[in-house]
Amino acid sequence: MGTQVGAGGKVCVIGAGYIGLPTSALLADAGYDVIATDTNQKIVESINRGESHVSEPGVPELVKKVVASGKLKATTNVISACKESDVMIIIVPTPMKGKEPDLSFIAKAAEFVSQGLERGNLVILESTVYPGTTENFLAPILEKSGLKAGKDFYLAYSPERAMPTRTLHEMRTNARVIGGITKECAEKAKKLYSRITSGEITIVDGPTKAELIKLVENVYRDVNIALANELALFCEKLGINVHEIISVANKHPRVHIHVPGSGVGGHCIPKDPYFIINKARELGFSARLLESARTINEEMPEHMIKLIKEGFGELGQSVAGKRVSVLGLAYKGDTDDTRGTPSEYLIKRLKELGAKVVVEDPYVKQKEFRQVSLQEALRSDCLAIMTNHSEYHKINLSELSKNGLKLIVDGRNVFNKEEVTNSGILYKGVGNL
Ligand code: SAJ
Repeated sequence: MGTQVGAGGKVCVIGAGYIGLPTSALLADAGYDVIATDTNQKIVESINRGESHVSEPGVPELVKKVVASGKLKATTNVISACKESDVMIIIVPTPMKGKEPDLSFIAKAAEFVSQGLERGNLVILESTVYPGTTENFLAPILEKSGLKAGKDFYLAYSPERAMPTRTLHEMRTNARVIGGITKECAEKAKKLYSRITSGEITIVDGPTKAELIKLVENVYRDVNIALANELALFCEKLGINVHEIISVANKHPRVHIHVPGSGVGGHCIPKDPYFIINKARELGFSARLLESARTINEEMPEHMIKLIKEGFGELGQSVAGKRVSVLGLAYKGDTDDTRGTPSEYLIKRLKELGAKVVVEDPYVKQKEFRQVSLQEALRSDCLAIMTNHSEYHKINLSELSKNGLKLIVDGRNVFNKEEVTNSGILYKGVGNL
């Protein structure tokens, strides 16, 4: 069996989203003929016009370039795209259904691939999944084609590891891990990825290990953030600024505590622990630390509500009827990405409490919220800072007190407590009361 994974080969990427589109563009730029497929007709049309719906640095320019050169095109017809290709890469989401990640997009993509699959093709899964998914879930669907994984076609798992806001750069430089159904499958996939990343590529023994490695990376981050959040809650009781404690502790060469804050959002960190928690349960084991970390992190937006209530309480007022400006809709700083954003919960709860809520975000425009300019947002009773956007660090405090602002509840350590207090505004920061 042999497939063309050197430049000049044909690649079909199933799922032209935040990761799928930049991957398609990079492969096209590396010399492959790439067909990006998506179920969303609008996305397909925009790609074919040379436009990118992913506004990550460098991506729109690269998409424009490779579409113009004819190396990247898009379609909604996955089966015909697979038939034309030597390599199929599945990069579809695995969103949460309650506390259960949903693999139905992978199942659907795999059904299509199996109908376009030919002897000698290489299939790679990049989506984040339960350990064992490639071997026990994906392979059987692909084998409906009558071809056998590892014998008639190559099959490997290699997770994407790029950080939103730095997607393209990280895809070009990050280390990758690959697990193949056979060693040969992994080697084929390595050849492909070595054309787009300068990072180290590690082959592990089988896809299950690669699947677990991806989960472990994000679980490490979730648990570490939960540690920071728990320390923040404890420091609030002690009356000590947690940020000072963590920053000095982190001067120790082997200590790397993350940053506490108003919540953990995004499409990965809040979800990925459940792949381990649920799988562990299935195996009769309780992943207690991961479960606790999730509880702590999931409760942080409600902790913001508690601080807002306490702040107004200290001022002899209540939240009802007050104008509260939520600064930041994106799940993290300097991005327009709102997937899993903790701000949504905060806004809902503030409305329940009777606050007049306005929302500001320099990167996000969403009709369902009453969005105002930063200038207007600053004219309110309370600022609730949810996202660490650079713009917020430039806010002029003297203007704020002139505007009649009474309270700042800072979920991202944007303001200096002393300066806020000196300007006559009550300050409550997560981990810094
Ligand atoms: N956050 C904190 N404190 C921190 C770091 C983050 O409260 O110290 C919050 C952020 O504000 C945000 C959330 O956590 O709401 C998640 O942000 P993030 O920057 O930690 O994670 P993502 O989802 O943007 O990207 C992660 C990355 N994983 C790791 O760094 C281990 C990225 O490399 C992965 O590719 C991505 O998940 C993914 O797709 O899995």
